[in-house]
Amino acid sequence: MKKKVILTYGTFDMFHIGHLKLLKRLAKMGDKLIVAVSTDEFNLLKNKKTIIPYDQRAQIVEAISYVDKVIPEYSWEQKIEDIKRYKVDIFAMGHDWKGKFDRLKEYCEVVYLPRTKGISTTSLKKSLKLFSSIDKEELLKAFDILDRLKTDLQ
Ligand code: C2G
Repeated sequence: MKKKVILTYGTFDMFHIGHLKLLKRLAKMGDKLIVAVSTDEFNLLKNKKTIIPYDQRAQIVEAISYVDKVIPEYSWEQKIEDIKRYKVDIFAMGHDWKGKFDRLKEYCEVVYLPRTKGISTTSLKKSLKLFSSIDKEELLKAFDILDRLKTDLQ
């Protein structure tokens, strides 16, 4: 009996729970999950600046129990070739891509799944930026005041 093969694409920078939940849901849809991880060069084409380099992002995705195989994503055009090569049954993406890959319906089922709310690599980068921009001196002064207040209240 042919294994049901699922294929998805993504950058998976600063791997987070939104990525994990998607891969977990995709794994449940079939027998073999293939994930194409965007190379650093391809991310430049996507105008996407990544923090973690490709080889580390690929290793992290490969280490996930839901994932059976990782391949590089180096172009927009490789999807049809990948679907044929790996005999893909379902091509799936988060619904931020809804409608963008409907042309692939000619080759396999195309599914868009809801994104996980409240988490994104962009928001993680923003909170990191905010954290590192806090003036350390100011922070220490604030802690000092808090300590004094606590002592006064005792
Ligand atoms: N995702 C999600 N929930 C989030 C964040 C991301 O479900 N909170 C999903 C996205 O919808 C996508 C996958 O996780 O399906 C990977 O997200 P990105 O790494 O941002 O991938 P992207 O840059 O959208 O690359 O050819 C397609 C592109 O390579 C997709």
